[in-house]
This record gives sequence, structure tokens and C-alpha cells, in this order.
Amino acid sequence: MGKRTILTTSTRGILEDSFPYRLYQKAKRLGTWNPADIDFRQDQKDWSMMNTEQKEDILRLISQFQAGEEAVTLDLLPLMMAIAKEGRLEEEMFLTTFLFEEAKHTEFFRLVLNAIGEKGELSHFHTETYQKIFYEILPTAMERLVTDQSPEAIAEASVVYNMFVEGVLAETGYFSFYAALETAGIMPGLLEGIGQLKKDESRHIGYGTFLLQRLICEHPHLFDFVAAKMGELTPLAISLNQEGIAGREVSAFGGDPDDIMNFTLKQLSVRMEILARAKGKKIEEIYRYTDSELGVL
Ligand code: MN3
Ligand code: FE
Repeated sequence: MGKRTILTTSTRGILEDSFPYRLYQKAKRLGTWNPADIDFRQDQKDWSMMNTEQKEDILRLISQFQAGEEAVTLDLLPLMMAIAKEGRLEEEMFLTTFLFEEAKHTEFFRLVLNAIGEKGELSHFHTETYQKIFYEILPTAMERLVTDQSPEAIAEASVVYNMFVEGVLAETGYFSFYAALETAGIMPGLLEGIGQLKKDESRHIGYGTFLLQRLICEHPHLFDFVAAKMGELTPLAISLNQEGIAGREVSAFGGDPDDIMNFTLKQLSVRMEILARAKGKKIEEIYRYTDSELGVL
């Protein structure tokens, strides 16, 4: 352990204008919604009116989200440790809100399941690809940081967690919920929570984008590493969608499954496009990013 450097009583102080600190301020304002305050009474009624295929589609989404939120809650800590070890105070202050929010997301989906009376085993919705991502790739990338805090290890963790799981898979999931439920005008409590989650998630993805751009700026060779990692993960996003669609031409709510697949493909390319902006930037420019430049709602 090196000698401690205290920042807040030094002339540096806190970098109040920096992107991660502004994100922390925003999280304190917006990340305070309480899942337990959401009213699911209409959702209960809507659920009882849905047919078996519709229930199956929504339950698959909910159970994949439920397990995904649990996984990201449990797996985030090593990243916080790695950032704290580097003395990156503003980033760690933001990360305290990040973990709190993931805990609330885990709580939220359990409340939905309780409200619709689904208390049974749901792991049969965790398809082969789902298990590969959430039971293997994510925990392995995050746990690696316990013993290896190299820039490559942090970049790998952030690609898997922030860019892929949050920026591609979760975003596709929100899109699927809206496509099914908003059009049908049902499950208002579930949709209210999804709206909140989406805002929280935009800060998490925004932080991951900042982190990866900072790493690419500090170690330019990491851009190719990050791009290759995203390339490796891409087929998994596609097969996860295919497993959900299960060869159908129309979803249980009448939507076109191709819309979901196209959304996933767009997310994959958007994430890399934004990361490519780090190339040739000075580190000060990365700290000065505005919320909207990194897609924060
Ligand atoms: Mn979440
Ligand atoms: Fe998140």
C-alpha cells in the first residue's frame, strides 16, 4: 500500500465540473425513486386478462431482467474496488449510487413478480446463451478485477458490464417491454418502473462510456482490444434474441420480432461509434463531456 494522498483538503479539492462528479449529482437527484412506492394493482388485473403466450413472453423478459439485476448487483463490487484503489474519488462517489440503484432494480422486479403472483422457479427462462453471459462471462470478467486491476482488465469488465449487458441487452429489454405493453396499454406499474430503470441505466452506461474513453485515451491500444471484445460478444446478443423469438413471425402482442433484432444491432454499432470518439481526444476533453454527449437522460 502506497502513502495515502488526501484530495479533498488539497488544492485539487473535488473535481466538481468533471463528468463523473456531475453524474453523481444527477444520481442524487434522480436516483431516489422507491420501487416500493409503485402501485401494481392495475398490473395484477391486466396480468389475469393476458393469454398464455403473452404471459410467457412477459415472464421471460421479467425473469431474465430479475436474474440480470441480481447478477449486476452482486458483480459490481470488484470494479468499485479497482477504481477506489486508484484514488479516483469522483468516480467512486458516483459508483456508490450505481450499486444502490442496481439493488433497487433487483427489488423492483421481485415486487413485480410478487404482484402478479409468480413465486415459482423461473430459471427455465435462462436459455443457454443467457447462462453463458450471466452465469459465466459477466462474473468472470468482474471477478478478475479482484486480483488484476490492469487497464486491460478494467476495460474488459466495463465492456462486458456497461457496454454489452447494460448498453445492449438491457436497452433491448426496455425496448421489448415498451413494444409489448405500451402499445397494448397494460401493466402501468411495470412500465413506470421500466421508465425509472432506463434513466438510472443511462447514467451507468454513461459512466462506462466515460471510463472506457478515459482508458482508451490513456492507453490508445485499448481501442482495438475493446472493439475485438464487442465483436466476440455480438453473436451472443443475436442468439439471445433468437432464443426469445423462437422462430415466430409475430410476437404474442402482435409486434414484429425483427424490430427487436434491429434494435439490438443498432445498439451494438452505436456503442462502438461513441467509444471511437475517444481517439485523438485529450484527457481534459473526456472529463468535460456533457450528459447528453454520453447519452445520459
Ligand atoms: Mn440495473
Ligand atoms: Fe445498471
